[in-house]
Amino acid sequence: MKYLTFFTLLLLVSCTNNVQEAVDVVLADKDAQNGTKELYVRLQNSSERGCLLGHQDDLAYGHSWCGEQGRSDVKDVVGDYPAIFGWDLADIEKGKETNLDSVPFADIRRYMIQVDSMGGANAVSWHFNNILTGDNAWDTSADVVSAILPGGEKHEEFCQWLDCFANFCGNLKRENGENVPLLFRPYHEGNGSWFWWGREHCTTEQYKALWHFTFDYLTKEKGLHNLIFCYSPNDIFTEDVLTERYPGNDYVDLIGTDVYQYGDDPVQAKADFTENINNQAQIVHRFAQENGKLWAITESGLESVPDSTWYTDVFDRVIPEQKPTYILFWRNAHNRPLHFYTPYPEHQTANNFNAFANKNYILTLKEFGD
Ligand code: BMA
Repeated sequence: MKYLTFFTLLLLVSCTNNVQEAVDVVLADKDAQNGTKELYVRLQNSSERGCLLGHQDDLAYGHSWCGEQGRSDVKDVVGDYPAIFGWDLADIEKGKETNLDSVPFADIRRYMIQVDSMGGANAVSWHFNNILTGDNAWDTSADVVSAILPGGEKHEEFCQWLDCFANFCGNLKRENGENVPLLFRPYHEGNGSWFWWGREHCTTEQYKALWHFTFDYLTKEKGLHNLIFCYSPNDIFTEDVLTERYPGNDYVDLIGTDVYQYGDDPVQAKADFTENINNQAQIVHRFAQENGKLWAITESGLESVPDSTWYTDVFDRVIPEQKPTYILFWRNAHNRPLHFYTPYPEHQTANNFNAFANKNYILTLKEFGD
């Protein structure tokens, strides 16, 4: 009983601290709701204990299964869910019922609310379609950014696209009516040139203007105050790559890097990748720290993970040393047998992924904390 009282007190004090910290925290959106600030504080606090494990589309499908209630490839291998759940909203702007990877938006909505009530966090990317051609984000054939910025011929239509997003995010509600907070990372990998918002398809000024417009429109015009804004370029080989298109401290809460291992020679590729991710992590970590932001590995992985010690070999040094808030592994497609980034139970790298997830530097859902 004595202990019970002591622990209850401890719990109360820690909850009160979080609430107080949340009141004090200043996000890019100065009108961020308390729930948004509380999530940010939870992320800040958990970063001191370890790195949250994340997985794209984790609850929706996995390697060779789709839409099975409660199932997750991560949970099947590790025994617990990830703490960060990635989702993509591409095609919401077209009024479609399913996203670009065929996940119904009604399901994404349900999963997001479920994640929030389980104590996890949702991270949202958006492979915006090409508004000029009607094709997808990888169609770089037209000058899209000029067309959608204020004054451009597609500006009004683009605002309607943002309205669709705002409508979805604004209606994500907890049981008590509060909005579910989201980590939002628009225009990701904008230093590469594979998306229409990429380096060769718009100037640095246009990229920043697009970011600023989107931020202002969603927060001020649409009154969305449940977004934590995440800037995540790809492969930050130098600090210049990171800063060139950085939208500025007033528009960003978290800075990330998307990094994948590629290459044909597995031994060399792993050595190169390990060195590469260590360098990138140092650069992003330092920049984020200097600017008072959180930092994360916003996407990562090795497709099919055909290397039975890959996770611990690659991450054993970088994560404890550079302390990212989270690492998000990309999706495990249910209909493409070789397109997956976390193993399933019978896979040769399952034991290693389990060992990785059980390292004290990795936090799964149960370890995220209040
Ligand atoms: C890519 C692949 C695609 C997918 C896209 C958006 O990396 O996984 O199959 O459509 O991401 O999720």
